[in-house]
Amino acid sequence: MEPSSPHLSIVIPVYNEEAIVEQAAAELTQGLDARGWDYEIIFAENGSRDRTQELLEAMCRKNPRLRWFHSERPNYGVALKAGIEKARGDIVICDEIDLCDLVFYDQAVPRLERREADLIVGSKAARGASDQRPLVRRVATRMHNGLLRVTLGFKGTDTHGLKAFRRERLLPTIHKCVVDMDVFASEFVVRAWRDGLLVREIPIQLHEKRQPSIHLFRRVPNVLKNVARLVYVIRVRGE
Ligand SMILES: Nc1nc2c(ncn2[C@@H]2O[C@H](COP(=O)(O)OP(=O)(O)O)[C@@H](O)[C@H]2O)c(=O)[nH]1
Ligand SMILES: [Mg+2]
Repeated sequence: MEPSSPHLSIVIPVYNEEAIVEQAAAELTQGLDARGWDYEIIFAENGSRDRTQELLEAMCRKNPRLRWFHSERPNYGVALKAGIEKARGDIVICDEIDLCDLVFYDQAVPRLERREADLIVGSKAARGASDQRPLVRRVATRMHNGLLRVTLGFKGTDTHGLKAFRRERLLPTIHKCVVDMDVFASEFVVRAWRDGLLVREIPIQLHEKRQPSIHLFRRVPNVLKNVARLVYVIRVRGE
């Protein structure tokens, strides 16, 4: 590893977030600085049509701990995967700009440092979690996870959102992943379980800073298509 590598890399996909990106990043860096942590934040942006790119550029110019990169087409999975591949820290945290949940960091980082887990998932659906989203989105989370359990032998309660892991332990899993968009996050977590890595869940208290940017029902066809592809690749071809 390069001598200048930070201990912690935070990867945040962003898409059309001009309304909250500066404020959310400022609060996050303040919280991280207050903890005295050695960190970098990587903003993985693609497809934005608003002022997000301009704002990221200005933020990163002012603060050397921040980096960002861009590609043309909006794609959450492509952004997150590329961000993880660029991360240099021993520990990587995947966050979302509408969450930036330092309570999860405080719980997950020491456990990874003590090597009690390879991957820790912040679960909205585990016992003890609280999820304030509208009923339809909570039901969608349950249905998605049920689908992953039935089709791919998934053993946990959530795959989207907050995750923290030991980079070296998870890199081989990342390199195996084949799907993009929303289902990349599920593939990553499902493969970690299947690879026999030590996966743990922490129940989270979910407070979103705004409503989700993409309408739930518009995501469904793509999710089904990508889950079907995963079933084929993992179950049929055994990859
Ligand atoms: N790079 C990138 N980020 C995205 C895309 N869609 C959503 N995001 C980011 O992913 C995170 C979660 O998005 P959100 O709209 O809150 O969806 P939720 O996960 O259902 O709550 C936020 O940081 C978004 O900016 C995308 O197409 N590309
Ligand atoms: Mg959200």
